[in-house]
Amino acid sequence: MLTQNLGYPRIGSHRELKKACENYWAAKTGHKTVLQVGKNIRQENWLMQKNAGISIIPSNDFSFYDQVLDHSLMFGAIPKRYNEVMLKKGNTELDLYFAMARGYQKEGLDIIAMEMTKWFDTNYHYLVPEFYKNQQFKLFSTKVIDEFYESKQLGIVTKPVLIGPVSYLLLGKEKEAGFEKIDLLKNLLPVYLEVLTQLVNLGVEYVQFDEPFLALDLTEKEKKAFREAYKQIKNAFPRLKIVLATYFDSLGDNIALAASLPVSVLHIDLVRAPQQLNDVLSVLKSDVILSLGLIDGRNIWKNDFEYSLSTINTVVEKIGESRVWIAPSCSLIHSPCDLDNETNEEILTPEIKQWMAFAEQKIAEVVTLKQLANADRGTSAERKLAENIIAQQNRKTSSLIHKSEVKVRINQVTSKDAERLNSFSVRKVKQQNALNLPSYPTTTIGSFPQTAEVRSWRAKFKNGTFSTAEYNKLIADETTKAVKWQEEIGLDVLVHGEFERNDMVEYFGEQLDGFTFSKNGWVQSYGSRCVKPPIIYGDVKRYAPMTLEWTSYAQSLTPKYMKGMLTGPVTILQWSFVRNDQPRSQTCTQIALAIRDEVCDLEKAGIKIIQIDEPAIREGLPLRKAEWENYLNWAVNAFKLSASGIKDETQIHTHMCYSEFNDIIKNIADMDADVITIETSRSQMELLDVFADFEYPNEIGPGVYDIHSPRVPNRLEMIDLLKKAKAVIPSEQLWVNPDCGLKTRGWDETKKALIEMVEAAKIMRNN
Ligand code: THG
Ligand code: ZN
Repeated sequence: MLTQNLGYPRIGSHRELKKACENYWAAKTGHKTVLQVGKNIRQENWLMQKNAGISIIPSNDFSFYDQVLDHSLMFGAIPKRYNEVMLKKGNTELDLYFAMARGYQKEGLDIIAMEMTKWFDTNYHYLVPEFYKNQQFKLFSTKVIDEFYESKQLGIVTKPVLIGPVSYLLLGKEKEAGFEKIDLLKNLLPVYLEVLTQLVNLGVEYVQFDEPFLALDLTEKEKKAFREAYKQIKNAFPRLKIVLATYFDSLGDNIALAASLPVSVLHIDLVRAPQQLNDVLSVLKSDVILSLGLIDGRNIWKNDFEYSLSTINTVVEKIGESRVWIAPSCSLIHSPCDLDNETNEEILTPEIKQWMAFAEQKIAEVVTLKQLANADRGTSAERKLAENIIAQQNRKTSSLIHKSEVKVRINQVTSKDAERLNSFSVRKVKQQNALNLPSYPTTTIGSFPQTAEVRSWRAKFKNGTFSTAEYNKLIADETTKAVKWQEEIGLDVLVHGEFERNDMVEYFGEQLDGFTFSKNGWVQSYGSRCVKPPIIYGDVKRYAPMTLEWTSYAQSLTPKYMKGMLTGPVTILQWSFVRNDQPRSQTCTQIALAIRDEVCDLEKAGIKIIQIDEPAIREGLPLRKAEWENYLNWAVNAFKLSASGIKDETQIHTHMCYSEFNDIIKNIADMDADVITIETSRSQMELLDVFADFEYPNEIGPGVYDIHSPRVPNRLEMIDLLKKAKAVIPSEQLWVNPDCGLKTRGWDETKKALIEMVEAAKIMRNN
């Protein structure tokens, strides 16, 4: 029995890589420094895993920005627009790479970045490969080979990790018509073979191919591509041991396909999909090793050793100890680095901490499970098992987790609670009478620039430099300025700016019972950007109103409507580490009730428009279509439960971004928000067509400009977009707003852009 790891976090346990990259981008350091920081992190990770006793340690799991982009660079899949970057004096391959990731705006060039999208159902974002008809590939970046060599120099023969050829192609986007990306396989495979040749020459033993698409619905053509790709690899390298890694869901219909591929090791995710084990065992070829993904790579809970051991024992009985490997369920890049860095007991209490494991602890768990599966366990492993049993027992019975009042309330919820009093057609009239807004009403999505200054106030407040009174005064002044300025430029529905908030999920989590936090539990979201997901450990309940004070304060400053700003239950769930002792739907309902109470309190305080953001509702979709309906039912219901405790006159807005909505438009309509504002800037028409074809009945604010770039749009561009919108959606249904929150923007461009936007709306009204 061996142990393996599929990938380790590369940001560094104190976000060293983030800081190194950002300094490099700001030209504060040279490329030698950033390269050295990367090298140090790789070494540290390899040595840690070696010392922990992991048999098969990954390489090429490191990345300066994103592993999919690494592959595009490896295969020379570099869009033509970046050619000029390499022609500029002094630029290296790293500069080209960062240009693809972030765009390149200097030396007279203005080249946009590659598109970014969500990595399956995670909060990680990858850079989408761009494919053209008959595209040719060639070995360009030798990173995977260099890193294998680097590990070998350290005395560790690592297992290079590659995204498999089929998944790499399926992750990409066809940038012109007339071909299917999967057709590029024949052009791409020779480069894989060339990489493997070099790795074999350097003495590689195992290579991991990640093929997460094996856990998704596949077409016949895609299945054929899998067979073709792995046949060719096997023919070229009959003795190379291929580890085929699948994760995030079960192999489902693709079990027979996966089991038929000529590989040495098949890895399956037994955390997300334990039910697939017997089916996989029944078709596994007798010379294939099964890697059991038992340690949850997507969450922070300690493994239940007794449960895992019973699985291991079952499998060993069936196929023999020599054909079993123990592993995390997926790459650990979705876990924070090291629980040992959580030393502040006021933030994370010892009781809850003893239930948890971050990446480094998960590595130790993998090794301990192997020791425990051994007949001759050793006393140290026995002791760890005993400790684990106590921790599990303690968690099951802890008084921190279960709150009878939450359970009683959940049981009293009826389907009526998730419906507004009247249908939208009735509410619309009442809202028009109550609110009396002009046509093409203008608003923003909620946040205003979170400047370095505002963030420094929060840091000083948290470390005690500022008293509560001092901090509140600064936030109040900033809010006042923002409100006054919005009034001045003539926006119709104002926001308070959210200067008091850190992250849109963390801010609410901090005010809810059942949530806890880490100080250093960072997880990469994209590039150098990280998030620190809250940890939901118990029944969720609101202690007290969460947003009422700042919203009422802001409303008191103006006769205009102040929009109450809340994060929706599905997004809070999706961007947190969620308890695994009850269904996600149950936890989501608990959060929904807390948000519902907040909505009711805002209404009582005289707030007439309340926005409940749900940017993550799409990303929570299960990977397989067959499971969509169940998820969408409870997710949409949770949103409606949060939004329905109010009278018809109160207007509910929601906001969505980061994804395409074509395939869930019906469910979006079912959410029955009075107004939805939505990110559209990249393909305005496409999105509007979806809403128009569906005859979406409620009001819509299609974003009229892209907030992801500092570029200031002019009123003519926005008028143009609004005219296009008006052509397909009745103008009575249209709102005018940017396509997302403005927290990552500076004030200068924000002000200029919003003034233009208000003027565009005025011109539309007079047409
Ligand atoms: N919050 C959470 N998840 C998210 C987003 C969010 N997932 C999707 C999307 N938004 C990801 N986008 C970002 C954008 C910015 C940052 C992180 C994710 C970011 N992070 C800071 C950093 O890395 O420097 C750290 C934040 C902090 O200091 O609190 O800027 O909005 N949960
Ligand atoms: Zn948004």
